[in-house]
Amino acid sequence: MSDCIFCKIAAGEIPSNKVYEDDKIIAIHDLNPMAPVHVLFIPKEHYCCANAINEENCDIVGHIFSKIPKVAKELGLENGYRIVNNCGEDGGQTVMHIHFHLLGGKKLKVDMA
Ligand code: DGP
Repeated sequence: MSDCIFCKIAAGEIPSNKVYEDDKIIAIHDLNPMAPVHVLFIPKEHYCCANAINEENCDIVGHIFSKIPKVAKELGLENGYRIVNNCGEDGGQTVMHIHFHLLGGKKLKVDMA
């Protein structure tokens, strides 16, 4: 999508602080970190949100989850971490290109609301 910030980052049109990249995804440090480690896992293909994931395209989610433990280890998150996906307005999603937050580096508070 031409006006999507994460599409532009994934295409290398906008610079980012990259921690991982392959042909399908990119992982970058979040611009406004909420924890000592806050990385975003972003598919290069544009999907608006979790509602766009279905039986045909769900491999991309598995691909992202297969890379998270490796990146987490590289970033020193031996003691655990949190993976978050915000979907839609009520879910707190602000960038409408699906992404998964990897948060860690401290004992995170449990706040599901
Ligand atoms: P969400 O609220 O789940 O849609 O999270 C969007 C996150 O994206 C938020 O934590 C801030 C981050 N973000 C927004 N724009 C940029 C950007 O241009 N670069 C980077 N690295 N992160 C961004």
